Amino acid sequence: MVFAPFAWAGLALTRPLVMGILNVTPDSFSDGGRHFTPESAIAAGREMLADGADILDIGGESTRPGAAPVTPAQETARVVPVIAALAAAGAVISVDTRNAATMHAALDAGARIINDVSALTHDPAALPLAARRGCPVILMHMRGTPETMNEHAVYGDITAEVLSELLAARDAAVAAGVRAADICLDPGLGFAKIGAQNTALLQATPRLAATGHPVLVALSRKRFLGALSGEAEAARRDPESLAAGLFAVQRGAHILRVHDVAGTVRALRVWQALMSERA
Ligand code: HH2
Repeated sequence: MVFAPFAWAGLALTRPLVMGILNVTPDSFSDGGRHFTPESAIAAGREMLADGADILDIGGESTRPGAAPVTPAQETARVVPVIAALAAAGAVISVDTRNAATMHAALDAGARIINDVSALTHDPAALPLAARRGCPVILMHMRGTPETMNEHAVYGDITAEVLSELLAARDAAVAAGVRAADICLDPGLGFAKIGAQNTALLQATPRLAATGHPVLVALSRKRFLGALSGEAEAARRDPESLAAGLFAVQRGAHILRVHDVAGTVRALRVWQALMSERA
């Protein structure tokens, strides 16, 4: 496991970073409704910062299949007050959205990073906006939309196909004016991947890291972990998420997107101490 001595979004990637998930939604798959008022979301974000989160990922739309559709205006109204308060508290914030209007408002409110599960393809205005604002972006792999993605989970060589589709998204972003150094790649676990496809892709993390881009892995509480452990309830899958997250950083992932910030930060401290004592 090697960390290249580089930075992304102004953050040094000399140790694995922790991105805390803050869903300002009523219906997210594991924490829907927990932080739906601005006050409770801001309090949860402050707690994640105190627990050692490096980035807060703030979203106002659930991407689970069957989630209620949200307009960009509703989404903006959910996330902007939370982003503004937490940016004022010094947080590095990514906005988790597929909509350019929401990205625009979020960046104006103090978000630094765009995290788009459609890799800036859902909204035709998203890519030009990201290029114009010159901000770091997370490009995630998916096929279809959250509604249709499971029909598209058909692969010959999943790693090669995900890699080539992600690199095509990377090339499109660079062609539109996004700086290559601003691009972080994400295999999109659970998005157009079913069961063991996720495991195979996670095991292939070194191939993603070999692209030279920072790699974000977002597996927190996802269904494929429940299938491995036997835990049906998403909110109870933090142990699974930690085990798989440590596996991912061991294989070269730079950023873990997690619900359980405190547990992940502490586990990574132990992991890092053990890694350095081995040297
Ligand atoms: N997964 C979710 C949401 N955003 N962003 C990236 N970059 N990668 C992911 O894998 C990813 C993501 C889904 O998880 P969650 O936010 O917990 O749930 P929901 O979409 O139901 O709000």
